[in-house]
Amino acid sequence: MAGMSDPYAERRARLAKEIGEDAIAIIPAAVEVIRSHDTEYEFHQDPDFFYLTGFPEPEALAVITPGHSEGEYTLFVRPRDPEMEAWDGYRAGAEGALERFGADRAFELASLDEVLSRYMIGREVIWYRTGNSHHDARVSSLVAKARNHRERYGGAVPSAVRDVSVLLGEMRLFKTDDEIDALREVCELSALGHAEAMRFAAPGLYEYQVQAALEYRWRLAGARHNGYPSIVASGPNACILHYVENHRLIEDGDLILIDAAAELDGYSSDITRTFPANGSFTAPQRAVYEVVLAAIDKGLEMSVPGSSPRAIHDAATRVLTEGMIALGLLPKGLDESLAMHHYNQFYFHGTGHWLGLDVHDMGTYRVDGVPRKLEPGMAHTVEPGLYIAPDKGEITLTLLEYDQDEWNQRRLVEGRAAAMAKEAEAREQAEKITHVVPPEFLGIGIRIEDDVVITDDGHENLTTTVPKGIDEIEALCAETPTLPRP
Ligand SMILES: [Mn+2]
Repeated sequence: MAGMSDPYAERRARLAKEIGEDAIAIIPAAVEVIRSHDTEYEFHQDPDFFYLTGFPEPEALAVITPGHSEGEYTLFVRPRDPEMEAWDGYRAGAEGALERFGADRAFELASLDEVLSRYMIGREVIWYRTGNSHHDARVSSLVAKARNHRERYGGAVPSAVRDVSVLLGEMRLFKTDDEIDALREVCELSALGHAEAMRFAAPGLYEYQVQAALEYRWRLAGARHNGYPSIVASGPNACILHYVENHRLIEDGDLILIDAAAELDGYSSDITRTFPANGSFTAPQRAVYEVVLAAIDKGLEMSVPGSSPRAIHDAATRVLTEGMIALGLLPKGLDESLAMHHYNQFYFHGTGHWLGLDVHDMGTYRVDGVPRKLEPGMAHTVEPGLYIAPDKGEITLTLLEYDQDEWNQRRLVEGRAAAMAKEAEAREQAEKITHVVPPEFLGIGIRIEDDVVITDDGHENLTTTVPKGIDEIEALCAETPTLPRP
């Protein structure tokens, strides 16, 4: 794996160049987390660490020391231990880290403090993401030791800690061809699962049984892990954004919203589809669905270089709001409904996010205070929705125009509690109206989500294999499932 054709080595070299020879970068792996008593949650490697190392084991730590005479890349790993390995699985050990993971030097974790404190000498900046409960104390105590060293012997020692994930987030935002291949593949597998769920789902099944069919399909196709916990939300549960209980009995006439995807080689897909449990949309479901479909079409159309996630969100929100007014969900005209944020009643999340090693991938959405422009190689999702919760039969709307960006800014400047008290007061003083929502729409929750990568002249949609048009969905629901129903 060593050598410059190794993508991990290329990334480490870029990071080393970026931080320079007066700096050291420390990037810890994830640790195992206890689920209960002596069992652990499924292990998931830290994406920043994985991006630089490809090393799959917990507890390890990567150190980058640009220009160091003994090499730039040191890996600290768990020791080989035949007894532990018989229980918990294989460990590469220091030797494996050198031979198979391209480390210039490798040590067992026991020597971490001693070696790391030597590495800090002569370095002025530590690139490290604070907020890591396993390593924050270690890093600050090593900095203190290094200061002592300077007082006695002189020379540079670290006097600043900077967030390495800012640099890595910027690197991770631009996918290489290999990364785009990985995303393409994991989206394909995830789409297989969604298609199977449309065939398999039926009234009388529990949501978790549909979840089993969905995940069975992509595991069978080669994906060992989910990108995130599957959301299989039938009926009114679709109005709960992160519903993961998946324990409701699916009823005739329900819509089923599935937000779920596989992970492959560390890369996550992120797909949402909403379809009728019995295979046919009702007229009100169809009407709401068409609004969300128009919004995602708009967002996809705008997924081109030079556009921005913010512009996509604003445009999709506009299409959704037009639809809400046309359906009678909102009483005012388009401009007022937007300026007064009345659409928040039924649409209250962003329209997308970066996608990669994290399902909500690292990378900033603003640069120098302005919305970030899309560029070739960026991957993101487009996921508008409408959620008409059962308790929205009569809604109260405030006739108050405000700029959400300004309000958010004030929350930062004045403090969240103080600013929110002002917001509440402004709402309190504003005129209010009540509006009766047409009852046939109550309990309908719909989200549609595709994954795209920006190309030189537009985008590639990675999730077209699972349909989102009404006729195509109904046709797929009518197909015989490949799995037997219970
Ligand atoms: Mn998403």
